[in-house]
Amino acid sequence: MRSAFPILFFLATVSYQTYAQNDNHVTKQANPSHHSCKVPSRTGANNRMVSFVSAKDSLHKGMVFIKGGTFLMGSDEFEDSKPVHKVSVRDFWMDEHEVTNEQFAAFVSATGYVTVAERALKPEDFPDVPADRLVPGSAVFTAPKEKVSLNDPLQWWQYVNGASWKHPLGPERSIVNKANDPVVQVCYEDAVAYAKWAGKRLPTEAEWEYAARAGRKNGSYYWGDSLKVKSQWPANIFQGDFPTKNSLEDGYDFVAPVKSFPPNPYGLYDMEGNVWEWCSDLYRPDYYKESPTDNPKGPSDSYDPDEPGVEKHVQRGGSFLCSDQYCIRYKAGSRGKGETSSASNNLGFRCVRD
Ligand SMILES: [Ca+2]
Ligand SMILES: [Ca+2]
Repeated sequence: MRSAFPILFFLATVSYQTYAQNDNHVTKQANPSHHSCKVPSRTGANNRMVSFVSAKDSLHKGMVFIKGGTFLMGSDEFEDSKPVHKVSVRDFWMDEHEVTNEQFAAFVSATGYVTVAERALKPEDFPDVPADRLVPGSAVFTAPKEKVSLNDPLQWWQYVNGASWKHPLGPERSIVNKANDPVVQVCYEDAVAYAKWAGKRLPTEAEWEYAARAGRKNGSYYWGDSLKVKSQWPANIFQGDFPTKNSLEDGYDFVAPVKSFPPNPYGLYDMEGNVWEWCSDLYRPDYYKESPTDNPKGPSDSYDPDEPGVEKHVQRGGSFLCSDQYCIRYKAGSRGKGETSSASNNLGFRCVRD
């Protein structure tokens, strides 16, 4: 049985809309830290020197070696990222970039795998949804034509029939010539299936943050304390008036091909922005209060007070929809979350290997 919230999502938003930009602006609203980039369901730094090397063998091709160590995890800026606490992780290898359409296509070609967004919906899983609305699809960001309240994500998320990893924005848009774009519209189950096929696994939240910090002093952003670096946007996020007007200062309205922005000191690309990345940990807002110090792997159960009863996993790094105006969860140490069977066009993943 899927959660109740997806049912509301279906009832509210099933549509065949395609993306359209417009020139309307939204009213700025206070305190963006209260917003957490909600995508409707289904829908240390201890300055320890850490070395990394690029893989030379085929087994670790496209991955970088991350030497384990101890760091300060979390952020005082977000309630669910408190307290900042000391954590140690082991050595691991990490994909240097988000999994791409080309890589995911190889997996699908080899296995015949069908993603959750492409599967028929079972009436028993959605007993309150009319049969004519039980159509395969997924959540697509659609800029509203008018300024809207930032408190209602359904103003800019549409459940689009036919949206999938092959058609991230809907059936009329494909991934032809987008081999190096990060794959999106993949839910947790899909990401785990890919990782297993590739002989890898999803990173723990601690591994992900350790790799994103890359041995740097804890700052507001993974890259430092200033929003820009030498007047340049260092990641694919959102500039302009969210959600109606994207001013495209970083050059991208949706995903950017992987490696479009500079890597971090470990040689990892797009750890900030571009697409959210699934982690293996279940999500609880209070986990850091009791998280073990050594190699934490997440709580044994999931709980989100925003949607009690819905199983969620952690997502990290923010996406091209994050900004200082709305969702600031691309900032260092912040956390995201998503319902296990939900996907969207700003959500992907990368893998690790022991
Ligand atoms: Ca952008
Ligand atoms: Ca990312």
